[in-house]
Amino acid sequence: MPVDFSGTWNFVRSENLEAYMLTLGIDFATRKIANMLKPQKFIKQEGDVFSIQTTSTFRNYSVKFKIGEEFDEDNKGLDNRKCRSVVTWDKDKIVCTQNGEKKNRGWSHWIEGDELYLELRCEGQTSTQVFKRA
Ligand code: VL7
Repeated sequence: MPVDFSGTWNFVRSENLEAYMLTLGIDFATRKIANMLKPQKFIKQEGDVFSIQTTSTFRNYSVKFKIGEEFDEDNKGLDNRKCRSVVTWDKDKIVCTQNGEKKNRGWSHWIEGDELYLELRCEGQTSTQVFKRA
């Protein structure tokens, strides 16, 4: 059975988000707010087509993609940089490469038990977020 990321996921904890945001040049005030957030993720997976909505009391972010198909990503409300992104499978992980101004930028999602992991990467910094199935 292939992994199914579909569902509602509630924030549990994060690590190193401050350093990740600094590499993206996020300003002080926005970082202070972002560090306090407990976002929710709503994932819909239909075959290789995904939609991931991240919502919070401050800002929301949505992305839709098909595995293996490059797409334009605007990171609106995050750092607002444009990327040419692509998501691929690596065993049971989905791995996104965000090609753009920032080197080694991307993220991965995987599931352990009833927890959803998100690893965010940018220029040598890695931030991990953990969510629990609602
Ligand atoms: C990335 C925070 C910090 C700017 C606002 C914070 C609003 C809630 O990329 C993401 O998820 C992927 C994988 O699920 C799908 O695109 C969400 C959130 C990490 C980045 C940058 C702070 C400003 C956070 C939307």
